[in-house]
Formats: sequence, C-alpha cells, structure tokens
Amino acid sequence: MKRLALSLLCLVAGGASAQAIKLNQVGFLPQAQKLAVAAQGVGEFEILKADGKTAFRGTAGAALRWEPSGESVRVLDFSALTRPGTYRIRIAGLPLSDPFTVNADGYRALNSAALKAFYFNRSAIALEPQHAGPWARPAGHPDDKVVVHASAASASRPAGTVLSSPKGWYDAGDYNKYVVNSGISTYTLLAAFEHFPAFFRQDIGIPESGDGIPDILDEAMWNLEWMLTMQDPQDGGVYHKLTNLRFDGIVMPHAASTTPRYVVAKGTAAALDFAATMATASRVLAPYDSKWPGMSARMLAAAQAAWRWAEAHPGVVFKNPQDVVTGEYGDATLGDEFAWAAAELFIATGDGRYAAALMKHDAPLSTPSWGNVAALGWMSLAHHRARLAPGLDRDLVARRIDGLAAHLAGAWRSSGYRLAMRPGDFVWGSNAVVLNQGMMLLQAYRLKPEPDYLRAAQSSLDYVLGRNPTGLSFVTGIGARPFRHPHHRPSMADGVEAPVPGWLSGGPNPGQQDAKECPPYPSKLPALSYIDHDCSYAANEVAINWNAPLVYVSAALSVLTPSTMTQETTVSLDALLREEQLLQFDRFDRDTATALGAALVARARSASRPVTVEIRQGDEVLFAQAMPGASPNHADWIRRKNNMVKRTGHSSFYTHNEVRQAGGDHDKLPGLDMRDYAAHGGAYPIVVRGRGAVGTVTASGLPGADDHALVVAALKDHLKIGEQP
Ligand code: G3I
Ligand code: 9MR
Repeated sequence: MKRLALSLLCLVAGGASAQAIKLNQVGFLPQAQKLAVAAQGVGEFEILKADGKTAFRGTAGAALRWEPSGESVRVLDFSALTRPGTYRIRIAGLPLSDPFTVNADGYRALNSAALKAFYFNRSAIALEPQHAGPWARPAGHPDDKVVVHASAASASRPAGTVLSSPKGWYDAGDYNKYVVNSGISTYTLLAAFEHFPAFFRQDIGIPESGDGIPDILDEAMWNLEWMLTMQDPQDGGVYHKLTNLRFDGIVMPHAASTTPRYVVAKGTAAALDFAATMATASRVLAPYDSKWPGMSARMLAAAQAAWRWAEAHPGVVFKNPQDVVTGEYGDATLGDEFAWAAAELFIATGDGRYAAALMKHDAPLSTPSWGNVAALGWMSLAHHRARLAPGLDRDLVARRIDGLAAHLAGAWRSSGYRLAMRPGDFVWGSNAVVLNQGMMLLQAYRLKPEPDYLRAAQSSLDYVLGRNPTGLSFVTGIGARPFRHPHHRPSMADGVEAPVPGWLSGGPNPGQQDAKECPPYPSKLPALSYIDHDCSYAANEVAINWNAPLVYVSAALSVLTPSTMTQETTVSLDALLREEQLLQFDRFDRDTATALGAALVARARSASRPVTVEIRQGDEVLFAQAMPGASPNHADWIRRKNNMVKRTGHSSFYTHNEVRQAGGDHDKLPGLDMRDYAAHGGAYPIVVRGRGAVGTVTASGLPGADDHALVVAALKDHLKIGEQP
C-alpha cells in the first residue's frame, strides 16, 4: 500500500513511474500477440514462471521514438510464450515487471467488471450489498418528477410541465443523463452482444441475473427504458438531456441537491442517436419479446418517429441554455448522425429510402466517438451485410471498414509503443479513442482475418491495462497497479477506500482543462498529460461511453483470438479430408438423425453456447433445435452453409480453408451468389458408405471453426470414434 501511494505521489509530482517495464497487467490469451515496452538501452529479457524458472528468453526490438510521450522505447515480443500460467519479465538491472497471466479466459473478470460499472451508475435504484458489496448505496435521483425547461417547451408540454423520466445511467462522474452520450454507449453494449452472444452467457451479479436474459441486455434495458421517456410522444422529437441546472456537489447520489431536474431542448443529434439506438435495440431484443412484450416493435416505431422529426428539423444544434451549465455534448456536424440512424433503420426495415439517406451522407470513416458516430452504422452494416444485398453495395461496406483499419494498422506498425494513436488523438477521453480504434480494427478483422488487425486491437487493450507511459492500469480494481482516484462522485464520497471497480479513466488529455483546479500535470506531452487525482475531470473522470468499448474489445478479443484449435495455419486440408472419410455412416434414417441430434444438443449444452443445429436428409429437415439465446439469423447461415456442402461434397470448413489457403476471399466465390452460399465452417456432409452423400448436419452461432468443431465432436460421439492422435 505504502509503495503504491509513493509511486502515485511521484506521478503527481511529475517524477517517472517506478515501473520500468510496461505491460498489460491482466495478461494475454495463449495465441495472442504479447508485447511489453521497456526503455531504450534494454537488450536481453527473460520471462519467469511463478517458481522463478525461465520460461522464455528474448531480445528487445530496435529503439523507436514515440512522439506522444517523447520517449525512445524498445518492444519486447514474447508471443511465442503460449503456455497458461503467471509470469513476470526480468531485465538485468531493473525491478521485475508486474505479474501477468496467460489464460484462455483471461479477460472474463475484466469484462464483467467493465459491464458491471454500468450497474453501479444506475439512477433511481438502491444498490444492494449482495450485488454492490462495499459500494452498496441508497437510491438517488428518482427522476419521477422532472420539469420541462423553457428551452424544451412545446404546445402540449409548456415550460414547467412535470414528466416522469426514471432509470438510466448517470453519464459519468456527474449525475446527469444525456441522450447523445447514452446512444453510443448503449449501442456499443448491444453490438457486443449481437456480435458475440455466447460470450455473454455468464451472469455478472446484478438484480436481474438469473432471469433467463443475458445480463448485458438487462443492463442495456435499464438505460433504454429511460431513453424512451426522453421522446416527446406528440412529435417524435427527443430532449437532449435530463439535468440539474448545475453539477451536483461531490456527494452520494441520494444526498445530491433536491432542486428540480429538467429535460432540456430537443435537438437533431439527440433525435438521430436515439433513432439509431432504438432501431438497434428493436432488432437485438426481438428474440426476447416474451420477456418484454411489444418492446421491440415499440422501439422501432420510436426510432422511426425520431427520424421523421430529424428530417423535419435537420439542423437543430444543441447549445446549453444560458441557465444550464452541465455537460453540453454539443455537436454541429450532423451528417454522421444521419448516416448512423439511416444505417440502423435500413437494417431494421429494409426500406430503400434509408439506404439512400445513408449514401447521401457517405464519407470515409473515422474512429467513432460521441460526436462522430458514422462508423457505428457501418459496423452494423458489416455484421448484417450478407442480408442487405442488393439494397446495399457489400463491397463498399467492406472497403469503408477496411480503409479505416488499414490506416490504423499502419500507424500501429510504425509506433514505438505499438499503438495506432497519434498525438492529435489524445483528446478528453483519449483512453476511449484507443479502445474505439481497437473496436474498429476488430470489425475489419471480422470481415477479413488479417492478423495485424487483431494484433493492433490487442495493443489497444494492452495500452489501457498498463502498456502505456504511466505504467498504470487505467481500469479501477484491475491489474497490479490500477489508477485509484477517478473523478467519480460515488467513488469520491462513499467513504470506501477503493474506487468503484471496473471503470476506465478518461486518460491523458493535453487540453488539461482542469489545470487551474488540480495539482500540476507532470508534462504537457499528450500521453503524459495525466494525473491520478480525483480533481481531474479532464484526465481522470469516468464515463459510460468510455467503458462501453472496453466491454466490447475485451469480449471481442476473447472470442476472436484464435484458440489453438482454430488457428488457420494449423488446419491441414488433408487431415480434413481424412476425417471426412472416417466420419461416415453405415445407414442413415430418422432414428439416426434423432440420435445424432441428441449428441449435438448435448455437446452444445455442455459448452453452454447458443447455437442452432439442424440435420437434413436431402431437403427434408429431420432434426432442428435452437439453444436458448440463439439468433434467428442462424437459419439463414445454415441454409447457405448447407448449399455449399451440397455443391462441393465437403464440409463448409474444408471449403473455407481451401479458398483461404489458395489466397481467395471466402466471402466472394467466383460464380456463386453469396446470398445463397456461405464458405464458413459448420455444415458437414452426411455420407452413407456405398451410397454417398445423403444429407447435411449443421451448426451455426459460433465462429465457423468452432461450429465445425462442434459438429465433428458430435459426429465422433455418435459414431463412437475416439480422438485421433
Ligand atoms: O474535437 C476537437 C479536436 O478537433 C481538437 O483538436 C481538440 C483540441 O483540444 O479538441 C477536440 O474537442 C474536444 C472534445 O472533447 C473531443 O471529444 C474538446 O476540446 C473538449 O472540450 C471536449 O470535451 C468533452 C467534455 O465533456 C467537455 O465538454 C468530452 O469530449 C466529453 O466526453 C465530456 O463529457 C462530459 C460531459 O460533458 C459531462 N459528464 C461527464 C463527461 C465526461 O467528462
Ligand atoms: O464534475 C464535472 C464533470 O462531470 C464534467 O465532465 C466537467 C466538465 O464539464 O465538469 C465537472 O465539474 C467541474 C466544473 O466544470 C468546474 N468546477 C469543478 C467541477 C468539479 O469539481
């Protein structure tokens, strides 16, 4: 404790961090790229196991200057260390590094904490000890009686009208609720679930845990319900924020001022961010209609009404009314908000007018932020692109995303710290810029598995977890050396020594807008403009839009980092063909299908993965089952993978690898309409010896290699074939 306090003092006073070797203090998945950073001059390094024995030796790379911190540093690459364990790095003459782990589920605790941070910022609900531990607190800000501010007055709701607008998350270290920032935050959580549903099956300990709905959706719903109340039912317009006139003091939520809270002015950005988020939620929540009856349809209607308002009021830029001094989230550039809302509404409705609106605002992409949201729409389009043709040019979707990722990866490759961040990227909330860059790199990786995209995204997470010039983990409660003093009212006022866990610091910000109110910053350089002090709202606040990409990136890396099994380089086409010879039947009929189906379901259940499985003989479905949480999209994937197997006679995983190993694009096969074919793993031919192919057995819902592995495992179970050496 003392040592930590001292090193923080050094930081505040402008001294160098005690940590000479900077690394991700949580660690790495076994097959991930693993980098640390050390000072110029360092040469050989060793990785020590927990017992002190050497597990790996390496030599640092060439020294490179990193402009954002003015340092010259050398990268230590120990990617070849893949064995799970706890390690430290040793360099002669330097203190040992912080410990890190190599672990296949290494980001689980981080991800759960980052998601749970949203729960800790819920308004209008008491946090009970069984969920909140030492950070339990009474309910604050019920917001069941908020006042229509003069700036928001309309004929049906004149100034002074009282509304109910409860729930929602506090934005950040303050207690106000802002639609614009809620939009990107909620969307990012919904996207994390939409892209990686199986990862989110574990409960995180919130009041709704165990209700049969993934916690991430319950958590998102807490804010979505609030957002719905921010729409004026009369005209579809959306109030920009629900706020005090001025910031609350540094007190707990229940002790905050009792002066009225207001809904303030409608605006175009709020309407469009609301429309995009509601359209997204309507589609992601559609399978949960029995839990939330009518909600999905209500959200889509709300999204469309907000869009109509925005079309009728295309240039209403929000500015704080004179008597309101809380967060502004003002944004005068609205084309990106139009593009995002149009993209989500197009996916939700298939209506070509939205595609046209999207193209009207088309532009090269940049890393998303609360004020620059176009990339979010393209990220959704990429996820749904297979269904969108011919309404949309699928190549354009890929080009837009790949263009951004290629640019980021280029900056990453040549950077001293191996980070895509350039000096100008260090704005207020720079840590979220880092993670949103990672999120976009991962979108490109999902479209085209270019290993550098994954590596650069890994570097984004590494940076916020300690591979940065401060040597701190920028997530409260995570890592050996986490920052401890967020500008976060509950953390400051609760009397608990440790800050509320799971929160990402805004991070280095050379704007230093709080300099007058804080001890001196150690440097003016972008990446060193940081103090771990709770006065610092410009560099050390927390915010929902900064935590959301931490949830996304930690989940995505957990799912997308190849496991040993799915590593492309280890897939041998010959071995796959041999396996197809082995996994054949002597006879196949309805009973066989039922038994094989049971084996598949048992496999899927024990892996607790929300897949859909199907067995066909010819075109007749003999068995089909969807696990809880499976997506309705699976049916279409199954159809397209089956077509591929019927055409080639081989597993769709074989075709996937055959195409890729020949340098082709498995999503673009010459002569095939990819709306009807998919070269992704998961469909397997059912071959009866002496008769040939009679049908297919298919799984959908996991990465292709994992769908394939699930089917193969079930076939082996059923055919009683043991693991091959
Ligand atoms: O975009 C420009 C960039 O072009 C320019 O080079 C750079 C130079 O400083 O500034 C950039 O704008 C900055 C912008 O953030 C970037 O997103 C502004 O200077 C900076 O003042 C602005 O800060 C915003 C801050 O509120 C003050 O308005 C943050 O984005 C925003 O995250 C933050 O949000 C606050 C809420 O208002 C209230 N609740 C807490 C929350 C987090 O601190
Ligand atoms: O606490 C406020 C924080 O949430 C905002 O992001 C920040 C910028 O708008 O403002 C903080 O409030 C400060 C105010 O702006 C200036 N005086 C000190 C306040 C915090 O102590």
